[in-house]
Amino acid sequence: MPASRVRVLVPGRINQRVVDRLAGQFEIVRIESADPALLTPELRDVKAIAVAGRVPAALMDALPELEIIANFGVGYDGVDVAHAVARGITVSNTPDVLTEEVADTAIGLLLNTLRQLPQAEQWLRQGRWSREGAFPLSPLSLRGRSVGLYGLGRIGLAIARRLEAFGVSIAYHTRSPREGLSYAYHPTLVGMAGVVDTLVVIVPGTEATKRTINAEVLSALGSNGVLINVGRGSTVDEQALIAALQAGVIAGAGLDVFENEPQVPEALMALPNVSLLPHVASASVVTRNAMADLVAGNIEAWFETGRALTPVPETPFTRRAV
Ligand code: A2R
Repeated sequence: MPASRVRVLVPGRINQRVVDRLAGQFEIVRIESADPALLTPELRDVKAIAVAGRVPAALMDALPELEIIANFGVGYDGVDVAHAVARGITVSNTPDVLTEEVADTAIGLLLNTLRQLPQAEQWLRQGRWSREGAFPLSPLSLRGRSVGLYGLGRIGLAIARRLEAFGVSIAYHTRSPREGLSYAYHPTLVGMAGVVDTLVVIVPGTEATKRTINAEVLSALGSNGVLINVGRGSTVDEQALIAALQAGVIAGAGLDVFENEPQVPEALMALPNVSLLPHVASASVVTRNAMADLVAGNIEAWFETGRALTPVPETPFTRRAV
């Protein structure tokens, strides 16, 4: 079958650049969501999926010829990878191209949380500066802080490098220490939380990380503690976080990701000591374009060379001869 007739399924919304680029070479089929009930019988020959969201096992099983799922984003917790492995389907993601952007946003969110810069801007815009005088001093500051990174992969390391320039102390927790770094390694999350006052979460959303930022960890972080999450919402027990913020168990939080996006609990929005962003860490035109190109590039490479450009570690497959 010539490559021009290979069908690529796009369930739900995705950056338009992915579709525009693939449309020259492939037949693009769009459905509203990743619901297999939306597939018509002739779509059984779909060989690739490009997605910025979920791909459940049921959708894979409705597509017997499916070879590759190209995920828009470095985190691929929306794709049932265990099922893809069992079916021999390759999953690709978009590492590296968003690393520096997400690290930049993490620092911005950290400073916004500590120094209340969004609230200060609102003070100006609402005319309160001229009516009422100076914005109140921020109770928190980055000065003298001790930061613990939960995750020190591509993005975590880029955040750590930036933090070095801020003159704060840096520690990290991962399952295994990284060689050649001077940052203090902590074999347990709660152990690290007990000795730092600022916790930056940049681990993937997996079963192993699920709700690991819990009441015990927040209590260990302590009353001067600040939590920043730019990884996945599933890593934080949101109800425990809300309770800790309300009770002063920790001092504040900056969140770009949430357990049930795009829903954000009212109780979180009502808190004055949080800074909230709508999952925008990688959301600049330049970085999203690079991510879109990598999604399209993975599908193109798969059918041209038999290998994805950036397969996830669980699926190091090559294309079977057809
Ligand atoms: O545990 P290690 O040694 O594999 O270190 C990885 C760490 N990590 C964990 N740390 C503690 N407990 C876990 N259960 C656990 N699982 C993973 O997270 C490594 O330091 C880091 C992941 O780094 P990368 O794979 O290089 O991912 P990258 O590009 O930094 O992105 C991280 C996440 C994405 O998965 C999205 O959810 C989000 O940032 O955008």
